[in-house]
Amino acid sequence: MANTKQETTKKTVKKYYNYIGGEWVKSSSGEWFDNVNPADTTDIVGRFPASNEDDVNAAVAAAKAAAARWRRTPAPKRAEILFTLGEILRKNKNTFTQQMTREMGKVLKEAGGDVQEAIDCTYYTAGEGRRLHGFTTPAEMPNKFAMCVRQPVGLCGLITPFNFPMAIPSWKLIPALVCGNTVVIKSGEDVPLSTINLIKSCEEAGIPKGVVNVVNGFGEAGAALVDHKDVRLISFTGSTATGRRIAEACARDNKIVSLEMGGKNAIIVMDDADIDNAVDGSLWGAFGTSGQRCTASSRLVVHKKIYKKFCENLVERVKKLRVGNGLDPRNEVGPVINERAMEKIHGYIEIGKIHDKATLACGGNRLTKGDYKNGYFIEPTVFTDVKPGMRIGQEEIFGPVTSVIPFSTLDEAIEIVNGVAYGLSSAIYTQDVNQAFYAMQELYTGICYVNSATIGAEVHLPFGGTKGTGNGHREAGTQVLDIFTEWKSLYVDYSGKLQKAQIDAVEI
Ligand code: UN1
Repeated sequence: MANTKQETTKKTVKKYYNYIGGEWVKSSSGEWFDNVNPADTTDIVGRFPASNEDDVNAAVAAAKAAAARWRRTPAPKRAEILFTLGEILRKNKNTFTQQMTREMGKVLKEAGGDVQEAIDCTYYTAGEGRRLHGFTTPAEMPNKFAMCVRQPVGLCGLITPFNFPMAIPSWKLIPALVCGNTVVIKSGEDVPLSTINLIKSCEEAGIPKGVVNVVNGFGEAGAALVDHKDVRLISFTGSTATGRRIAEACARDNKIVSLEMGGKNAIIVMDDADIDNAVDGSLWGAFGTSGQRCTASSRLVVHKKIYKKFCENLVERVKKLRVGNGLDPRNEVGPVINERAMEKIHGYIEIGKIHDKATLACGGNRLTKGDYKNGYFIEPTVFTDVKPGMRIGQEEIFGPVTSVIPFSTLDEAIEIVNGVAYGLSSAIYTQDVNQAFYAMQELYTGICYVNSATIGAEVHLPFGGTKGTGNGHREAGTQVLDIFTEWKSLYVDYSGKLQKAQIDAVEI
């Protein structure tokens, strides 16, 4: 019986391909991997090529061959194609949303938000085609002109994660293209279909062959891209451990490397906060995307005066969250991405209970029966009485688990929030403008929210973090242009004679 089912699945599963030099091709390895629905592992979303170094070499060669023509295409013309891309994404939003939920698990509303973020990013960044501002400045010699322009960095390797299957590839791809670079993407192995949807849309929009290339697969393909001598830049989103290894490898060739990595974000809830609003935000920040956001609110730092009431309200609401297949619009929390993630998250729940001895206020179990039996479901989990130094208060869990930590003064709360290895996002709930501004000043994170959770970044503001979260770059906003361009200073001497800067005296 089981065999027959497998046979049927094998026949009906759709195959997808790598996109190299404008052609849809298999891997030269001849190997494939299955993209599995994390809410129901009997549902195979598609079969994708397991790419190797040869595939990466072919993709890089294609991107190299296309580089000069694309670089020389005027930026407003490049942007025109990207505006068309935005239209195509908009037209296909529903299909892409459904397919994303099926391969990634997040509930439909959130998958729709993810596709929308890609659309927003495309329109916003395409607008840069008519800006890409440089600057002019006076030269120190007479009859001499000085200016500065952005130039493309060259060939970019983009390595993308599973949690924002279309938004994050778009954050990297669209700016890279508007700036005049060519690209090889290594798609996230759990969510390759959303990357393929984005790239098929690029093809339909008329992006020339070779400008965008995709290889699907695992670490072998990613490592080949990072190590390739013709790649000038690697942009990576994923774990801090992998990011560090990538940075080390990039340093050997002086590659530009932009990293977006882990987070251990916190919401401060002051004693004057609107508690219902703070609970709403905490619920959304901690359990949206099943906690699988770099920006997830994995710590709730709550004033002692309202701690009891806050915890009661929170736990009551968490227990009511509807967990299930994201394709059912009634569900609020989907599965986690795969078996490995499930084990890691469950491992942290055990650490919280046994090693840290925090109070398990609700949740804590894998859901394995009935509708849950073929998926990676974990109950939304809240630990209370957590001390800042505990492992669950320090380490990134990347799942539906949050820790409530009590405090007495705002300075103490700020110290707790800042006292981790990461610095992506933070938030404070308060009605007091002085406390809000003081917190905005003192919280050492790349993003900070007042009266809102730690998630919900918009595409026209820079995104990224301090410390273990990043290496100083910011994606999104206009700041992303500093990743995908290098500055070129231009001096034009029209005096008709040799003028030596710093040396010749200028007559006044
Ligand atoms: C991430 O957490 O990996 O701010 C990206 C947000 C989203 C992007 C999150 N717009 O939550």
